[in-house]
Amino acid sequence: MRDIKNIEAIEMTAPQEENFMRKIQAEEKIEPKDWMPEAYRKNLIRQISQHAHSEVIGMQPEGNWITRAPSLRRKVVLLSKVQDEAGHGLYLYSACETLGISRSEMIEQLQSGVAKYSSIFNYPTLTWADVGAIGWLVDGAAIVNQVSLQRTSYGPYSRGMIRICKEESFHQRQGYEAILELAKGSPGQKEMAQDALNRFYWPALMMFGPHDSESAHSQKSMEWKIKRETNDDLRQKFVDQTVKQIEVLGLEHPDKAIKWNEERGHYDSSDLNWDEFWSVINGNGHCNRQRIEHHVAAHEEGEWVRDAITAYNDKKRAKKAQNAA
Ligand code: BYC
Repeated sequence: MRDIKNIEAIEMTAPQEENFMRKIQAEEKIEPKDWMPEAYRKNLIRQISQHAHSEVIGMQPEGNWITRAPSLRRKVVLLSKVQDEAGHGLYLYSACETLGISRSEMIEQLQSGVAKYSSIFNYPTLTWADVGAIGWLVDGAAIVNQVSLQRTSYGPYSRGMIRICKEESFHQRQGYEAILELAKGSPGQKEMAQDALNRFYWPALMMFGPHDSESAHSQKSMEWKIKRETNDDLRQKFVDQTVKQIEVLGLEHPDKAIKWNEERGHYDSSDLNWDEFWSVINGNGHCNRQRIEHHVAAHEEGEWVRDAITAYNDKKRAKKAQNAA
């Protein structure tokens, strides 16, 4: 026997799905109250929440250097940058909440390892030059990715990206400036800059995700215009723009195989160590445990703030109800 209820549901969904795809194709944004396929919503929650987690976990490797910045100016700049990252996390958590997931659920997913965060933040910051390399290379890679995401199909995510990109360009420039000073400094400082470049270059390329052929989500995300460019295309953009920057610094390129390909109009480069990539994103990087343990401790320490807000809101509600009575 045919299930009448299900048939009705399918008939109801078809025009909604058609309208959804029409909007996507017409470059209209999908807004929180619009109908959307469940898989689109889930995929967005996955990507946006992981993006938010990356911003927040990303505060740790740099925050570690605030007390040791080499001058007052560097300290102020770094402090401000790290605070910006917290802000980026907040915009993104808010954008994600519009899809029907709570902040506490997202935090639980991060802390239990269900949700990932960017692999790059599982590498340690060993020297001051690493802080410069993060601004230059990590924020630089993030901008390449996020400029593309400004055109993502989900309205709140897209608007968040526009704002975040403005701040990221300051982050990238302060990092490049810090590295430039070291690269043009004493032989010891130059060596430190080269060492930071050698260690952070490859993990920065891994931020763009696996090869397109290995990317589980790309096909659907491109179809729905959640992602506007593929992992490999964005990675190539970053490889191309970084060559000149390394030349200006007077440092050696970490990739000995880097070579301009006239026919492609791009640089050819070595493949990445994908075993390392999968190992890091599956929890076995140098700092994975430390990052999550620190997040759990900070979250627990902040409990009194959340309790105070709840108590304040309860009081306000009770007062309002009393006045209305
Ligand atoms: N690290 O099918 P794929 C910042 C996962 S923070 C970890 O290609 P997708 C900053 C992927 O999640 C900026 N995991 O996935 C902050 C998936 O696993 P699940 C961070 C990775 O989503 C503080 C699986 O591998 N930016 O700039 O289509 C201080 C298969 O991959 C990674 C963003 O988050 C990775 N690198 O494409 C300084 C950008 N790569 O979910 C700086 C937003 C892949 O099935 N996100 N995975 O368990 C994106 O654009 C996309 O999610 C990605 C991956 C390009 C990263």
